[in-house]
Amino acid sequence: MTGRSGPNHGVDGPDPPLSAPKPSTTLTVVNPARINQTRRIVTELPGPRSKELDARRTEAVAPGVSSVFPLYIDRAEGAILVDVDGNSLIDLGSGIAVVSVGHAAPAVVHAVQDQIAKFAHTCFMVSPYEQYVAVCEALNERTPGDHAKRSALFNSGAEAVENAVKIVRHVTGRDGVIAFDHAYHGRTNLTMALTAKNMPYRHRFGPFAPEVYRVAMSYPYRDPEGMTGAEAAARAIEQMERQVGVANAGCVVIEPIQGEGGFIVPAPGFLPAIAAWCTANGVLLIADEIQTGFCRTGDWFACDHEGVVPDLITTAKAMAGGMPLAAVTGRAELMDQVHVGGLGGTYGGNPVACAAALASIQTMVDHDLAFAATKIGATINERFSAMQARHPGIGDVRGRGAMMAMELVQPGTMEPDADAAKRIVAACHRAGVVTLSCGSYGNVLRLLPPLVIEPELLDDGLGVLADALTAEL
Ligand code: PLZ
Repeated sequence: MTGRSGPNHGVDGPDPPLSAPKPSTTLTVVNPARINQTRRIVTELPGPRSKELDARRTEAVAPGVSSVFPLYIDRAEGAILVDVDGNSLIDLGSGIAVVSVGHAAPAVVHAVQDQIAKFAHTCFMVSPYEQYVAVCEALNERTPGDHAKRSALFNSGAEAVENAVKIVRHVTGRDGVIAFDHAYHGRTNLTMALTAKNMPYRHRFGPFAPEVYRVAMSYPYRDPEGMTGAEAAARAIEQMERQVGVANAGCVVIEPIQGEGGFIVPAPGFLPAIAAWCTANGVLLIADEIQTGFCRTGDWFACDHEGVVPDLITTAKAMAGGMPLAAVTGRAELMDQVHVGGLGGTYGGNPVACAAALASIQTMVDHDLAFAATKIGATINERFSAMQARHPGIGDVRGRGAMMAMELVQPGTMEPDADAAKRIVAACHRAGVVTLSCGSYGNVLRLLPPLVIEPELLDDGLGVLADALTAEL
């Protein structure tokens, strides 16, 4: 074993080499070897070892679970992924907005190692522990609004959304759940029902949970020209009142900036108008900040940008720096109505995931990652705008903070060009840069870099993307 192995907790064995950490019963953290924050390609991509693994995968893994590009990862640090062939790739996707604090963030590694050596699981519903309470305190403090709040912890984003809806129905006694066009909320039965896109999320997976309604989102690029946020909200509100009726509407679920649907930033004023309608009608507002939360958009939460205070907020992804953890945070007077034992799950709020979350949140505070996201966003926006000036196939550049995208279209039209997005993502991967696509029409290229990415590395990644655009558009 190399210096990457953990401490030898008093186990008998040969004397360690002089450079190895001393065996100790205290918790010593041994970080992985430092990884240079530069792109370095040493084989064609995918390399031979990745190809071998991909062949094994075909025999072993259900094809319904896909990957963007078959580069198998061996280790990672900061914004660099090292694949099994020794190639260093720039990660501009953060595992879909998860490792905002960077891969192997020292505080997170330390906290996880420390916690797993103490205890990995008790089940909070059986024997509770402080870490769960501390994560709930942090969520209650940092999520929008200074009212009294309570939180409950779960494993995945979809599970958090399901539970938010459970809470709403329990409290309001109203069944109707209103979601938006282009929404993405997960892959479980209820969250599939809330998700807008058929392929690949819903196709032949029904029947779906009932009492889910869908209304129009504010989509400035595709809405009638000049439509304001207030007008887009009036359009959605008319649909809600006509299709559902206030008396039947328990909640509105919305991503303040839509993620999988295409990084759609609603027109200014849209969210506040929807929130005001909810308040006026006793309809609860659930903000799904699973993708936008925890500094990604340049604020702690995307709702903060327009001063919107939801009744409930769902979070996951970046909260725990790579460990699976999700939460529902809501107004205390709502959360307190659910009967004892009504919420939970075996692993929800697992202590290792909670320790990672506390370290990850502290890292965001210590390094002001909200500000870092704003700076990254400004850099990407400038580069994307320059690319747009050169390529008529880039119909729109949008996003906020380090959540930036370009929508690709047939030049001179608004016809979505999903094939171009696919080609560009593949070309970037072949050159060692991980990018992602998204969008209801599959034609949006999106970037979600770790918020700790070094400027030179971001610059290199954007250069690769610019070359891919020139080659593929
Ligand atoms: N709500 C806003 O972005 C997850 C899913 C990708 P889970 N987004 C990435 C895919 O193809 O499955 C997401 C989200 C928003 C909910 C979820 C669901 O979170 O942790 O994947 O369940």
